[in-house]
Amino acid sequence: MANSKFEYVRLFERPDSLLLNTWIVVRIDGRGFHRFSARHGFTKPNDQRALNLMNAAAVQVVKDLPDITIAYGVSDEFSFVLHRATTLFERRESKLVTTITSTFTSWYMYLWPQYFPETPLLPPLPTFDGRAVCYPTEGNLRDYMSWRQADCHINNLYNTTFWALVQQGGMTTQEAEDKLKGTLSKDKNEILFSQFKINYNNEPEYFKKGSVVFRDYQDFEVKDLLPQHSKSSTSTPKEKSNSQLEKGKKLAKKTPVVVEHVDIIQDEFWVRRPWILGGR
Ligand code: DGT
Ligand code: MG
Ligand code: MG
Ligand code: MG
Ligand code: MG
Repeated sequence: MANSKFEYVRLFERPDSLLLNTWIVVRIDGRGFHRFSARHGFTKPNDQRALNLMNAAAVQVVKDLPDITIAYGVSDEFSFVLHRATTLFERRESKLVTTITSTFTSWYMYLWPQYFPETPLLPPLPTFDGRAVCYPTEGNLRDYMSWRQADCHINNLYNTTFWALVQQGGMTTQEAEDKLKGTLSKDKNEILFSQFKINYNNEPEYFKKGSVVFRDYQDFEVKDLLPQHSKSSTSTPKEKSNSQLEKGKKLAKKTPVVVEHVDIIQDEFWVRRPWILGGR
């Protein structure tokens, strides 16, 4: 029933619920962080404080939204994966994207002084954009995650070599850029090793692999959550009873959210943690 003659304006709103039974990835990315990182004196190529801060904000987002099953972060970006069975916010795209993006941004601001005690936050203040993409199969989702991690590796190898040439090799940034133009991975590895005695393989996993954020269930707890899972990607996930869903939520709330710097391209990570893509 209409409350007022103005209410018809709601008809102009566009429904935006995301396709059912698909993995929803919300990726956020810092706006203008090239400038932001310079203004706040981030170390190059990787600032440990800045990455720790990104991870801490992401952990809070994952804790806040149990439907996020895994998140992956590198540089000024984070990808949050919502389980394909999620019904959070009726899967409305704008509500999901804006909630995740603003929750992350608020925590980033709030936690800043803990990670940068000597660096006051200066305007333009950190802001993040966000987008959602639906992936219909587990394979597509795994490829998405692999894409981001491969990107992390490629950029880190480039940045590590670039800044070695500048900081230790005395080159200008232009000279370093020219030197690296058209080089392959093996060339960069060779430059690092022969000129700077740096074995790229021994660089920190943190920088080479990026950050994987997930709930670290113990096996005995997770057994309960798995048997309903249908392997077939053509059927929708089976309905669970309310009490089962409540139990799952409680378990999620008390399970620690961890940050690891590990390979997510190979199968091992996923096989050892069946609750990330299974369950519900
Ligand atoms: P955008 O995203 O289009 O608004 O523009 P940007 O400037 O954020 O560009 P983007 O997201 O492609 O690249 C991220 C920038 O953030 C890049 O210029 C390097 C900077 N950045 C991220 N992490 C670090 C760090 O640990 N240390 C330093 N020095 N810079 C970083
Ligand atoms: Mg960009
Ligand atoms: Mg950015
Ligand atoms: Mg970025
Ligand atoms: Mg409201």
